[in-house]
Amino acid sequence: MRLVAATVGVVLASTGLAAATSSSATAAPGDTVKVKVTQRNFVDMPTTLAPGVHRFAVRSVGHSAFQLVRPDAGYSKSQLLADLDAGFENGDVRAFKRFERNLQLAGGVSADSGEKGVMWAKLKRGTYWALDTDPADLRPSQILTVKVRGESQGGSLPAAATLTASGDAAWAPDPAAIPASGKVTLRNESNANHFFGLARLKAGRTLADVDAFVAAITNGDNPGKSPIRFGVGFESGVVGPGQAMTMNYDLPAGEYVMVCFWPMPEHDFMPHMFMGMYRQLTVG
Ligand SMILES: [Cu+2]
Repeated sequence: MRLVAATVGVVLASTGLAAATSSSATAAPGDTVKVKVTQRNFVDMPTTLAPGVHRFAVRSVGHSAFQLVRPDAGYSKSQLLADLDAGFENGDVRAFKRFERNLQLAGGVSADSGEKGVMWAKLKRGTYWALDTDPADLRPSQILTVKVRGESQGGSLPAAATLTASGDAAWAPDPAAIPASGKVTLRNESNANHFFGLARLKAGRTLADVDAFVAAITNGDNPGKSPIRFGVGFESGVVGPGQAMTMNYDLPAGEYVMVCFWPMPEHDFMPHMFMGMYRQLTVG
């Protein structure tokens, strides 16, 4: 199943959902947690972790979108998949809200063949699920259960520039710039789920062009060519309210637009970007 934000046709955000095999190993404290996403979108990683901050190195046969989630007790994998199907595929608002109510989205990072994704996240005691959200179809057996238990190893997210979501669906205005590469922390202080995405402004285009583009789309007018090149940038996994993660990145220097395509079910699943969740960010 593909978590396609039922958008306005022009830009699609996808968060497929899939994944799992197990090496029922336990990671030693402080070690990097090695994650492998197979060709068939199964996640292979230790199924027991200590509470605290972990560094995850994600390798993947093809493109993958590794995502950690923390389900409420009683919410099942099959219920999740049914809710996602109904929400994303059929626009069922109640199903979508049930999914958001029963699942904390704890961050994620994408990887490609030959290009690993690296993220840090703080895990609390309890049960998590790990999955690849990229594929269009997913079965409960592809969602890997990870138990977080035992003594906390503590730790904190690495020092990094911090991008923040606030309000209902807005970006904090600072920082105005981040380095071209390194680590970035994605902090969600808002009350909704968000992707943290960067997409490069095309040469000669400005944020005013993006304003006009977004206005045309929300008004149902022909927006013309996108002033943003969506293929240059990054998109994190989904970071839920009160959650934070850090990830490695490496981008060409330039002007970017920070965007989020998480849908608003009460507004016809309109992605947050089209509700105003975008701003300029200088890289490098
Ligand atoms: Cu958002």
